[in-house]
Amino acid sequence: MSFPAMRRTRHAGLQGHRRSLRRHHPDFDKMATQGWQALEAEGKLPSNGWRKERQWALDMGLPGADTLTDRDIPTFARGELPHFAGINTFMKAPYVENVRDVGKYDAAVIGIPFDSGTTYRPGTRFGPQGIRRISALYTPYNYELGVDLREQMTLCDAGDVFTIPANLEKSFDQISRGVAHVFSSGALPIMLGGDHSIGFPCVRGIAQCTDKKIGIIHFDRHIDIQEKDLDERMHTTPWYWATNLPNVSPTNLVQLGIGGWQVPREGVEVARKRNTNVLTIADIEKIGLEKTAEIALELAWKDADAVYISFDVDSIDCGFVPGTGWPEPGGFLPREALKLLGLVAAEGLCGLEVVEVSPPYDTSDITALIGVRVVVEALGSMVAHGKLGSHKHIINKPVSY
Ligand SMILES: [Mn+2]
Repeated sequence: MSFPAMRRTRHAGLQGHRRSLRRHHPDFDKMATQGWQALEAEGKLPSNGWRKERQWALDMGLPGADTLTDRDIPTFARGELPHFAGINTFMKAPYVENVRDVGKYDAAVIGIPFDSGTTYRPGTRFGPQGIRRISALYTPYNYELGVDLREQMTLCDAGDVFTIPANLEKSFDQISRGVAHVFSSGALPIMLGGDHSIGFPCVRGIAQCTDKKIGIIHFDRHIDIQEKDLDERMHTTPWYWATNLPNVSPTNLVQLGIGGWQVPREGVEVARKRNTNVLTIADIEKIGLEKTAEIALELAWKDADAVYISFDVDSIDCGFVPGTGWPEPGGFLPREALKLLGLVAAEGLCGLEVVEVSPPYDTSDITALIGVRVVVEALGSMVAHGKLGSHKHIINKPVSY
């Protein structure tokens, strides 16, 4: 074969391949793809909130230098832009200095910098700061959901609860008081932990403001329901105490992702005796994420009036969450956990916590990043399904301090 002939042959092959690409693939209907539908959905979103924020940034931060063509850029960074600048509240949401104003918002982020319940690695007292810092790289818009949180809801950052590092019980009382205050105001409380011991005082804070019943959906590798650990109510114990509350039944506790070699038998015994609902990663893999969500919702909401979500970042395989207190391989992939979370949040929540982000052990902020995603996925799902604010009807015993 001569060289020119070989060239002709290869050329002919390429031509044929190109021609086949021009035909529609029988399985490809562009209009039916999420990719296309998301492009269309964005066009229907308002942008009034964005325009307002940019004007506010100019008013607060002085108009920019004369050499800038974009006249929306202020001299001092205010609001979302640029993502590398500014004082980082969660997603740069307004900081509510006076917590009595928290009820003016649909949802409020509460930092709970507390790691005295840790039984292995500490560091989650820096969780709220780590999550807030990396939250700055997000926009409030989500492509697939077609939601823009800035346009469709109001969010504030209420700052941190003043915890007492040397004392679990005093810290629990502070946490319950803070959460009860925010919940009573009507704003949805979103807690950034902190180790998982905060699960009990967070749920207690909500449960004391209502005589309605609360279910819990719990993402974790660990069962976290033994009575005590190291003689105290450590981060291995929150659901023992939460399901002792009169309006929080263990039969409405759904525990997703539990398994591996770090599940204490004391906890397993309690879960068995109290008849909680445990689904392992293998169970979830077998039945699929959609079915799992249906089952979790059915169990958590059975004869209950509201549902609380507790998301331990260690429910995700430790390769994705190095910055956590008790890393364990074999958990969810991030995309599985986030999808499942979105599905179970779609019915509405009375509170959300994300726990066990430990920045001193984190790498490139990736664990803190998961923490941010947990919050925005849950909010995005509630907004998309019109369920944000659905918790308000259960507030019939509001606290006032
Ligand atoms: Mn855990």
